Amino acid sequence: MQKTFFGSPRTHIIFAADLETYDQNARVLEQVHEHIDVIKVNTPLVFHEGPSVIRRLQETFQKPVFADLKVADVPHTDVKIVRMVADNGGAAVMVHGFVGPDALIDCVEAANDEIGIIMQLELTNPGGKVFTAPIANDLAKLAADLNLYGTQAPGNRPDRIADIRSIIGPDPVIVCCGVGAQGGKHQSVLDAGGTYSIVGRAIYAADDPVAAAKNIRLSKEKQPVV
Ligand code: 3DU
Repeated sequence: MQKTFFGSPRTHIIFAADLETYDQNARVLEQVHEHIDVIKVNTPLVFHEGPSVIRRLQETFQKPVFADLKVADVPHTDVKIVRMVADNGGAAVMVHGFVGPDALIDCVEAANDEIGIIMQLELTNPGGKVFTAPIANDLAKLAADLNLYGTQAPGNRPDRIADIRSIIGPDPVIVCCGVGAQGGKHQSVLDAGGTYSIVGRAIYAADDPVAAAKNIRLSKEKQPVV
């Protein structure tokens, strides 16, 4: 049985902290932290602030931090990134499935049950359909065989979320990017079997981030959120 590195879902929203600096992201998180379950950091933020930004966000906002570093190298390099995330207080790290079974097995071993490995499957941009979509189901099968904590799925393609859920079974988390600015809808993600919607610009670029976060949740809860 896997540990629940993200805890039990409450709002089912992962906030993509994609603004350039810690301070910019913190200003948004101060407003919306009650409406999200997990904070996701990307490579530009980690470059800008250093890996300690992971622990800083976790400690300040008391939320698990998911390092979406899209690890995609040979095993001995991949495992260094996995350890960097674990040693800096992360809860999970995104690793591309196309690195193959040996690299993924080494990542799981390096994670040492301290952080979850989430497999990137299919990119949400139109070009993601060219190379990543055709291999995504095979990668999902590999994720299930390796008992990974979860997979990514394109939140703007609910039919693909449903396909991936049917392949990996009920237990792994599915994190679905592409909700909001890229056209995906939170309710469609949940109906299709996704565990979390990843939302960046639809919250942090909104005039009123709190109202935006509440609106995204409304579609899940079907009642006003106060
Ligand atoms: O479109 P948004 O602003 O909500 O941001 C989406 C986030 O999800 C962003 O951090 C991006 O790097 C990530 N993501 C995708 O958009 C698509 C993927 O296939 C994987 C991750």
